[in-house]
Amino acid sequence: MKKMGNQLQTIWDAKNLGRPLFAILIDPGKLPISAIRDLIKLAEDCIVDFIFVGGSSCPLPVFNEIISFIKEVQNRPVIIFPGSEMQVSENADTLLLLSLISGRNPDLLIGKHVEAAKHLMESGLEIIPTGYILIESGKTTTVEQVSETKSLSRDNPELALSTALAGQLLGMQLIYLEAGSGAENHVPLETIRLVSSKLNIPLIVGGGITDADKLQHVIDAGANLVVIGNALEKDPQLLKQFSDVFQHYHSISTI
Ligand code: 1GP
Repeated sequence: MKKMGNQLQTIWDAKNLGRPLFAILIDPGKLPISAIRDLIKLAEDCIVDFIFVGGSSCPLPVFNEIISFIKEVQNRPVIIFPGSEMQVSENADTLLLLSLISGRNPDLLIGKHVEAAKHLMESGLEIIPTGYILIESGKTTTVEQVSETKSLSRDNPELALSTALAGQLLGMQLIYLEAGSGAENHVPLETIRLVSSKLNIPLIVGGGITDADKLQHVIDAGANLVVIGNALEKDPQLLKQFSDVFQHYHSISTI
């Protein structure tokens, strides 16, 4: 299956042009193939820069099959956003190698990476080291439970900034501020503003973005790439409204 270019470069180019990017997140453990097909069909006429795939656990053959299906039926880059070290498919283009730097679980800082390293090297995937930072969202999220870590307080943007900068200094290529899938509240705008103003590398924001107004606020605060999953699982028709938010930036710059 043909691999698509250098997605890290695409993200940098967009950042340099001031054009925010949009990724829809498909969780193969939650969405049946028919719903995935429908969402991809809707995406044909919408601005969607990346298809992220990953999340809750699903058997590897199903994961592989879904990635292959998505690659076959559309042309956007497919980026694995792994829910576990098992979610590696050579059929995708790129994989975000997440290190949970808001937590202190050694497995999620380095242990799982050691287990997966040889396989990743042989996969032919573009691997992007990504500092993953969980921010408290109002209630305990699945990612907190699964990772057995506590998220950073919503009231401490400075700690989020220090964590993001530490990730950058350690050589990570992206920082992902995460409220958690289906979070009650997205990452506070003040935190996004502070982190984006001091960070040199591109900033991804996801979790709890459920309508176009919230999306616009997150972009205005400085997110370079926004990821939305849960809201689209509940109402795929929202995709058009999200896409309209990005349309404005599309018309002022072309990559
Ligand atoms: C989850 O950040 C992503 O890991 C997207 O979150 O599903 O809440 O949109 P939602």
